[in-house]
Amino acid sequence: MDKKIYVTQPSLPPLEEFAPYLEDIWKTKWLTNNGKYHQQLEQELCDYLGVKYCSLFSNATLALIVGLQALRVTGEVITTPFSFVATTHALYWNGIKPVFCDIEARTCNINVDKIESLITPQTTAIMPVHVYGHPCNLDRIEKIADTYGLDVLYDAAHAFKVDLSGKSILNYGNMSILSFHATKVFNTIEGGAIITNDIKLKKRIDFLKNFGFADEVTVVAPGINAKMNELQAAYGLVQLKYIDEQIQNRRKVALLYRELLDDIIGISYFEDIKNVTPNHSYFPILINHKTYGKSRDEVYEYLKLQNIYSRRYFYPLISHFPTYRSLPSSTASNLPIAEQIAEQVLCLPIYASLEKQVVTKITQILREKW
Ligand code: T4K
Repeated sequence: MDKKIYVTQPSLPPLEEFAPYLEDIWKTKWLTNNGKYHQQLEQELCDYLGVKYCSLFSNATLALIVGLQALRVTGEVITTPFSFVATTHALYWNGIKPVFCDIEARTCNINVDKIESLITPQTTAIMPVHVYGHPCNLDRIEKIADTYGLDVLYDAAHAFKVDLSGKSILNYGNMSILSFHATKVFNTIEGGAIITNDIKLKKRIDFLKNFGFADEVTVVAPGINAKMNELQAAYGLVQLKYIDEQIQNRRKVALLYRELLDDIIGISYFEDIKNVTPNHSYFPILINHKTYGKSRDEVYEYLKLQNIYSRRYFYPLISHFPTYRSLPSSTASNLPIAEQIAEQVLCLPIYASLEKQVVTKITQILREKW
């Protein structure tokens, strides 16, 4: 390719639509701390996503950290090693011991059949991730959590506007955490949110993200500063107008990839899941070294030489990083499917403005094996 093609490219709102918001912010000099655009975006996101309460954050990592604080999670939390490292770091920052559970091959999400065997008297919560926007097994997780009295925090960083049977998957568990980072389907440059159905919890989250202030003179807990500012909230309001169109464009890219990759032996991709309205946040493929004849890393390196910057999300597994590799649950024998998928997965470029000829070129390279 003549120009560099990255795994993603952020969509930006039309500058002329953003400018009036900037002029207003300049005029009012209200820059942050629960301003009017912040309040408006929280409401508009609730309406758009079909959820009850939304608390905006400066990023999803802080939202995960605050979410765990808000629920007073301690001890051990069962989670997945197949995620972005922020998922587990949020536990570490709260002094919580991560317990890694293997994943299932169909979705790359936590394997619900293996959760119960990892529960100990110290377990207080489950933190699954809707990887690539694929919904976790929501009903089974709810049942396990109810039986053992555990909290559930979904890392829904990839799951903006993913519905199951017409209902947002963000309605499950005690809370779901979204990321609005530049690389996500919906971006506010940096940003994130906690979604919950519980008004008491929403209140505590809002105190905690603002140093713990309940009012001018009352600090209810040792909070932090994790607020989204007015410029980002206003930017998000404009973004929201275009999001349906962008997800539709992503869908076209995904369908084209599937059509063009269909009969390549040794390469598989993920089909739509029954009753799920996807957001096409990523386009992961699995490369089977034996049947394809080349390894995932060989493909990754060759694409790079062609100016195509695919990514190996999520390799290495979090359980391989120095901070976590000595944990009892980090062994390869505990995580066989996660180990296998981390060696095979490659996320191909996908974003709303990705041109058809680029998708054709990428699949042609994969077909011809250079
Ligand atoms: N939980 C999960 C499951 C997550 O995936 C993430 C974040 C989080 C929690 C934490 O959310 P935040 O705290 O970030 O809100 C990226 C993102 O930085 C990260 O947000 C994301 N997951 C992760 C999967 O991907 P990198 O290190 O791969 O980003 P980077 O800078 O290499 O960007 C990828 C490509 O995107 C670049 O090659 C080019 C393109 N790009 C990137 C940026 C930043 C642009 O075209 N423009 C840009 O502004 O982590």
